[in-house]
Amino acid sequence: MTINKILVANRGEIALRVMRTAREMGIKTVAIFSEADRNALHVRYADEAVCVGPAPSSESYLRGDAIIEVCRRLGVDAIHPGYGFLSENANFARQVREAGLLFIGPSPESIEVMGSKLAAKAAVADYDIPMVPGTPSAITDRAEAKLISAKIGYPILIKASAGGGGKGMRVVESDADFDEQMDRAVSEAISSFGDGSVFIEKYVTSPRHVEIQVLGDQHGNIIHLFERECSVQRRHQKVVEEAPSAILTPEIREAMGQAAVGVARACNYYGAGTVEFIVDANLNFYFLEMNTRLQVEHPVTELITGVDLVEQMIYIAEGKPLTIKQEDLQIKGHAVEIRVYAEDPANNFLPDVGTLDTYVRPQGNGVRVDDGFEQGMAIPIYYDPMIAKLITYGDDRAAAIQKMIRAIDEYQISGVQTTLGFCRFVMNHDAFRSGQFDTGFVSKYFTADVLDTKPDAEETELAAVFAAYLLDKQAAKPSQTQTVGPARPKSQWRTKRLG
Ligand code: MV4
Repeated sequence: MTINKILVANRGEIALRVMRTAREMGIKTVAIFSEADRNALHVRYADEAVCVGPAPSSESYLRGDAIIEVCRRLGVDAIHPGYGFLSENANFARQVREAGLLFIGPSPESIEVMGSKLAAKAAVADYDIPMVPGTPSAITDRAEAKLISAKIGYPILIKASAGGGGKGMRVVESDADFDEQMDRAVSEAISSFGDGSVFIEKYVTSPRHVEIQVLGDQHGNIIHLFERECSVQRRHQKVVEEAPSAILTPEIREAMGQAAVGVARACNYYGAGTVEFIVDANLNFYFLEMNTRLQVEHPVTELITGVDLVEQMIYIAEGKPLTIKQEDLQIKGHAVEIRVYAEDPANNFLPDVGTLDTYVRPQGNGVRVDDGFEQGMAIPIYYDPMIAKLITYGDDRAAAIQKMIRAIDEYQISGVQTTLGFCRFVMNHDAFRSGQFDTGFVSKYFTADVLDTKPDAEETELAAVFAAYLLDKQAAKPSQTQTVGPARPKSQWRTKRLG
């Protein structure tokens, strides 16, 4: 079936990103929006746009029924769900299918299996996928669970089968702590997911998070598009992602790719998906879970492979066979992505929503900015406070990092606090630059006082001289632009030079 019109059931940068590819393919686009997003860029970009309800997501972006009704009314062929919201809702995918529409994503059955960690483990059991030692099913008998834990060896982890983002996850250091942590894990699992099923795994200390991008078509062809390294995260929120990983050897990369394809095959996967692994200090890797959506960090994969993942998703939904063969793919160059959040790194990353009084994007060779805002717009309190994804690409890792530092320095945002300075700190850190880091990077190295917001003396003087010059010429109003991190005499100077 040919898709002529796509509704994007999402907002912000990802809605725009999907619509751009649709437009390139000659496909008409429909945006949905909440009352808080009337003036959003994704609404302006789309060929048609429909308000689906009030600001809270539960009354707008999550209203599957209302969204399907819009499709009927406007003659939409297919829905792209983006990430978050309805993207991993098997019931929604099923309703879309029953309404005679295409869901640009995997089957409801694949979503369902991978939505449960225990079901996922069971599904891949016959596919020779490395997994962390642990219990293959939910714990029903505590005495037995303690015996198993002793056999595996403490520390162990109790995880919620329905879990995500670290919720319902508890480390148990010894037999004496078992009952207390078990009670906590179960009650957290029930309150967060309505499902108290938990299981045990050996706790892998200092792991790295490495995930493999896969694409499958509806004819059983599955390929992988190498890895993304996502170990720099804060409280399960990814901060920096890159491709390829600095630590994988070609052999391990090949083995992980094969394992990821096996996981996808195990659930008859089609569409774009991500298979998540943890990698221990000895480079052993273990399958953790599969995300059945397009991920936030997909651009780094696009940059190193040259593949437009959204375009592939659309072809796959149309029933076309994959035209990319595994042997056609190779890694070219290196890409780094940072997530720019409206959060205050100096204040425990508290969301700092407000108006983007200044908003000037970095530009130039090797710089990609995926965002959904313009200067003067307000960041709504109702949704994720991500302002933009800033992605840089270079011949090698060092070049991509240098380009990222340059791009961060050029990025001008005022009106809200952002994580830009924090990301600059990461880019400049020896552990990050050497590639020797794990998921403990942020808690190990970051404290608010490393965000040196005070300009050094020379820069202050330079700024003062330059400001005086501008005032003298009455060339500028005092700029409101605040610099992040080590402040530089940036705004006027650079605006003039680059302007
Ligand atoms: C683990 C682990 C260590 N050992 N499993 C956290 C979220 C979920 N996706 C899996 N997670 C982990 N599972 C075993 N057996 C450590 C983590 C973990 C983690 C994983 C990926 C990225 C960041 C993390 C931060 C803390 C813990």
